[in-house]
Amino acid sequence: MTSKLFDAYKLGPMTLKNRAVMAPLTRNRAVAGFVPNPLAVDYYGQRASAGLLITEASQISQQGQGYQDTPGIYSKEQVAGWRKVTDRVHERGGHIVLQLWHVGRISHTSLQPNNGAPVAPSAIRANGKTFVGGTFADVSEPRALELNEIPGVIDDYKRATANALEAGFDGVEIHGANGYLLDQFARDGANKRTDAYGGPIENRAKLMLEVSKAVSEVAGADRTGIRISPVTPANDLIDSNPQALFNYIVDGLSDLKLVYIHVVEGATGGPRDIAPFDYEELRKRYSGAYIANNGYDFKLANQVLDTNRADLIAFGKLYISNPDLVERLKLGAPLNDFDKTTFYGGDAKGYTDYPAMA
Ligand code: 8OZ
Repeated sequence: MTSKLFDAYKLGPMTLKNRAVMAPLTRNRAVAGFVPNPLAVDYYGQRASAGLLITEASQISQQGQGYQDTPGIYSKEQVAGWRKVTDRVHERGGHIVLQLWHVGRISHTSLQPNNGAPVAPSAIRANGKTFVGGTFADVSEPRALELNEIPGVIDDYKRATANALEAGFDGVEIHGANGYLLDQFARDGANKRTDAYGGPIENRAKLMLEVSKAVSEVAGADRTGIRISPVTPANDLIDSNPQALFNYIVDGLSDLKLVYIHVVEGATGGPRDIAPFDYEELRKRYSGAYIANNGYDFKLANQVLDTNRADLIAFGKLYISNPDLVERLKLGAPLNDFDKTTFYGGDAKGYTDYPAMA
């Protein structure tokens, strides 16, 4: 079947084989030291026919971790583990970027340095759970980051970016979505600060834009993307005026010449029409590529590509169960169903054992 999805696309210095992107997917299978599981080499390698792979969210520091067994990108051992992943994907002609993650208040003291409180823009606990110690637990009460701690967080992003390049990644994606640290600063449901990082939109957007600038100075703007989710209620976050906020943020990202914005349209993993929001306005304002995500199937992907509302389409759950998603869509072949019980944690089952077509 012909479709724009199968056309090559030039993304910064990379020529992607097609416009299908594997969305970042948390799988909670890291081994000791938060090193990627050796199985991740097969897992990502099996999916290398996507135009672009985005890794699961990977914490930039111990402070940035919020769930058990997620991989990091702050130690030598983690870099060595990731190197095996990027080598395999590159051997198979794929491209892969690492998603840089700081969870902010969505964490638990048991994961934090010295069992301290998670950090946040303000000391407001999210009404939500995280997965720790083999079970779901309420997130811990956070403490507000001091103004003089913010440069240290930005430094953590820079070091993590340098590590990602050392691990052989083609670039990085900043996780600015889903109610984690940068989104907590941006949206006013979690940010009640009265300093330069709180109050008006320009102040709340400041950390996301400063991190974007710092990361792009290390990786190059043409190898730096960002994920945003303007209206998702994920992780108990809301904003009083998301359109104005994200119009402003996207203007700033456009000025920084980041290579793409990756937009979760609607409620992450849920309904696309949860709240009114004009995504085409973001597309219009943005100078770089637009990756559309959330609930896309082949039909919706084609509609959006044909009407030029996106450059690339990110598929999440479909990529969990279909390593050869692109080949299957090309042939109109049936797709494997996914098994939710093996999304988070575990072994090869539901991870590397989904079959490709014969
Ligand atoms: C599912 C479970 C835990 C974390 C996100 C990184 O929503 C995540 C995540 C997803 O962005």
